[in-house]
Amino acid sequence: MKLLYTVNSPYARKVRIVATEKHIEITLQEVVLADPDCPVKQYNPLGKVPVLILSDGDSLYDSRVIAEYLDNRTPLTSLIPKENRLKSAVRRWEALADGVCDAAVAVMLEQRKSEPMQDPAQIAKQMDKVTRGLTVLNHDLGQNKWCVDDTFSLADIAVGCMLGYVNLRFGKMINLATEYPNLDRLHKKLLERQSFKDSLPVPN
Ligand SMILES: N[C@@H](CCC(=O)N[C@@H](CS)C(=O)NCC(=O)O)C(=O)O
Repeated sequence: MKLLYTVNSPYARKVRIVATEKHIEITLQEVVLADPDCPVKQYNPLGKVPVLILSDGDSLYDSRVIAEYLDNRTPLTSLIPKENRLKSAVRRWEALADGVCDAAVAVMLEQRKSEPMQDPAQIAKQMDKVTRGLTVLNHDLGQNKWCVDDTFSLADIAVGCMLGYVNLRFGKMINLATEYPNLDRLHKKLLERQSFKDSLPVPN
């Protein structure tokens, strides 16, 4: 199996961490999305990473589908509970964490435009989603060790990847330790894991 990814994609990082935590070996192929020869569109018509290419040449996307596929490949270290209510809880944490990433990516893309082309209302709207998402996740985590049912799960991985991305893009604007201390505590705990250490985003 081969994963097409970019180093700073929080969605691709989520999949890389799931594979490591599950001890599933996948070949990593870093891609440059702007490159005209980038292979991603061949496998995902949306042209987005991550994409997992299976041994028969079929491909899987997006990150949620890949994470579930990997989790079901082996019972070792189950990351998505089987019980319906707990499973929905984990998927909801993931949906909100991914949604914060979607908004953060939208802000970053807007801010990379030349100043006259930027739309401040769009930036404010997307930043609002980021801060509302962080506020709810911080509140819901409270003093709990892990996001759902006191057990390490895909919810923690998704939230950790989102926090890494928020730090990467908005580290100067958002102080996790003072504004979202519960999330900051979780993030620090996650960063002790080899899977998180091996997949750190790289400032660019
Ligand atoms: N919902 C998707 C989001 C994937 C996504 O937006 N990936 C970004 C990189 S962080 C991308 O490939 N963007 C390229 C584009 O939108 O053309 C997932 O969970 O995999």
